[in-house]
Amino acid sequence: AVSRAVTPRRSDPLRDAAARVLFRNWIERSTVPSRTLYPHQWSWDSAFIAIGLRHLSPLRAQLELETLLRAQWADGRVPHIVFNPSVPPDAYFPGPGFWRSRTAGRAAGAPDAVETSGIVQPPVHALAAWLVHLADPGLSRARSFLARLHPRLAAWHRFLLHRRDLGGAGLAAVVHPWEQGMDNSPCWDGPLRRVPPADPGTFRRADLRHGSPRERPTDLDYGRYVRLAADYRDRGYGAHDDAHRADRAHHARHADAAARGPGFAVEDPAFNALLIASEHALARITGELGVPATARHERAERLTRVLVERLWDPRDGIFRCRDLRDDRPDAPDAPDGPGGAPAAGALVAERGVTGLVPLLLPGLPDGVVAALVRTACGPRFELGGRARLVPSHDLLSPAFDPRRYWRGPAWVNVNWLLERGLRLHGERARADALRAAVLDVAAASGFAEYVDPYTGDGHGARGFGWSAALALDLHL
Ligand code: 9WN
Repeated sequence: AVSRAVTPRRSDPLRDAAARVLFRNWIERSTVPSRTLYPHQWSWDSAFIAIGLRHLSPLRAQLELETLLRAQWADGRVPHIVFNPSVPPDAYFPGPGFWRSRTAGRAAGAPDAVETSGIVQPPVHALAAWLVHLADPGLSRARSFLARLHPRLAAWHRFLLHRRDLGGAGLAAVVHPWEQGMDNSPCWDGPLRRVPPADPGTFRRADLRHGSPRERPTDLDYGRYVRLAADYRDRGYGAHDDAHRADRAHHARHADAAARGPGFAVEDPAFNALLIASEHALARITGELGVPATARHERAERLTRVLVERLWDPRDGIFRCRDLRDDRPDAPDAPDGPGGAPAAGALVAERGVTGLVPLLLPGLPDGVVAALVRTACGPRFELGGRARLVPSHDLLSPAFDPRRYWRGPAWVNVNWLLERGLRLHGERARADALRAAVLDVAAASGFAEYVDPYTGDGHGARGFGWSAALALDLHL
């Protein structure tokens, strides 16, 4: 069957409500995260949305990923936004006029057919492609879905593992908080402090037309986001300066500021864990296509070891972000880099939920799994305790705010990833409880973009794509 939607079934209110959101947000060949706040196609949203959509229409789920990957740049990057040309230019900021992908992104191989942003988002796509394939392998094979996607996914991972290996150890770095996807996480406060904000008179925020200022990033955050994105754009989206960065990064601690490239460069646990999970998925995709997959699984295992070496904090039982631009001589926690040379940068002190997401990975040392579960259930994240869903930030941090976006509210995608990790590592009772809580909160909040982690009260947009899609995936 092409679509389960045509199969008559008993009344199922959650499924029907989620389906209404996903069908309402579907526009031609892809899904918008929100009709009001985010009227274009977003990269990691589409991956999560496809994971839910596969239960309603495997065909649409395939199209979702195909549409996104058609906007891939020649250097392999998958842009974080693909713009819908029929949406007014000022409906979202920064829009196509800011990114100017066709001109500023020419050297990096931006496509001609569509306008896109020039930064990336977490690589959930190979994982999504594999799960979409599993929903209807017959349709997938008939449409050569995986065979067509495979080279694009492989080029995407190559871009991240080579061009974005800014720290020289093998992990991918993000050069903008929007790339990591948890935009205003307190984890970025330190790294962003070095970025001079753009003049507020030079841009106009569109998000505040639909979202409350109390629940969104601040104007100062936006000034810094704009500055970083404009600098990256004006350097041709790193077409020249990303290359060979791995060699340069080895000397980054001693290089002068001009030689060091972007003003923000962070190795993030969730971003890299998703890349590794997607490497495992790509290995399965390769296997399905009849090509031996061992080398890819081995690479994923090697990257898992590097993730632990570079970002694991055994004292606190959480993965931390590495700020590659922190070159204070007294910076704490700077372990040795490859070959015993000092590793660039330093670990960020704030503890974000990003540091729990690697629980999703197979092949973690047992001690790391046990410590992650302890931290998730402890006072900082309260899984199974006072919080209904796992918050986006450390409940004990002075920066925690239960309503402001990624500074505390709980998000369905993050909780979906944690549920998967708990289940993978045999924590069945905790996974079941988290699943039930996500379903309750997502449905009761009208599939809100984010919720107060204690009360479950909805904030941000309603009818939000991945909240509906991933609740549906947990439900069915
Ligand atoms: C910037 C679309 C995106 C999500 C991000 C979320 C938010 C954009 C914004 O919305 O970011 O990319 O304008 O705030 O932080 O994770 O992909 O839903």
